[in-house]
Amino acid sequence: MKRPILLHPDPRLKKICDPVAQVTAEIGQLAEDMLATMYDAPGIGLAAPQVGALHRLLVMDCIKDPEKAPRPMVLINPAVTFSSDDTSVYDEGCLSIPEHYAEVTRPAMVRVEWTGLDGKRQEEEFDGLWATCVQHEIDHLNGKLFIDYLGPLKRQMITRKMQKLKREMARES
Ligand code: K1U
Ligand code: ZN
Repeated sequence: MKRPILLHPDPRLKKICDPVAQVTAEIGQLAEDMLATMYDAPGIGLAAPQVGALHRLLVMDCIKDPEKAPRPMVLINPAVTFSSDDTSVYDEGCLSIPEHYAEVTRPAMVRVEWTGLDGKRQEEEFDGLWATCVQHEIDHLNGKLFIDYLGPLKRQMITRKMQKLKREMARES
């Protein structure tokens, strides 16, 4: 089942999320709903706070080629265990800040450890778009948005446009 995606500014998008103590059926349902929400948007990632669940859980699938098999991933309590010194720049977007994009510089490669839906801890290295996406999503779990990497003027301009969009959406509903 799809869940509504919170739009910036929203206090829940600024919160540090709580670790998942146990992989319960409720957590499994949240992950399934988040994948459905992400594919429908469409997006390549989604973090639990974006659907109002303040848990350390994210989903992603950076396979953009429709000819290739999808790779839905669910990462519970993810932690970056290594970041490369070399960086990459990507014009990032966010499903909570639609129609706004900005270049963000991040480590080009990261090693991430997480718990899977099977309750087992696992580790993998990510590069390319996967590395950008997993760092963007882990930022969400720490209440950080890609606009927090921008200068104050650009960030304020985007926030004001989003406030206007939210006012217009509220009037139309
Ligand atoms: O976290 C989010 O808001 C999802 C976001 C993830 C992300 C995008 C770009 C760089 C880093 C992280 C998105 O998925 S925005 C939509 C998007 O990038 C996309 C949508 C359709 C096809 C391909 C990409
Ligand atoms: Zn985002």
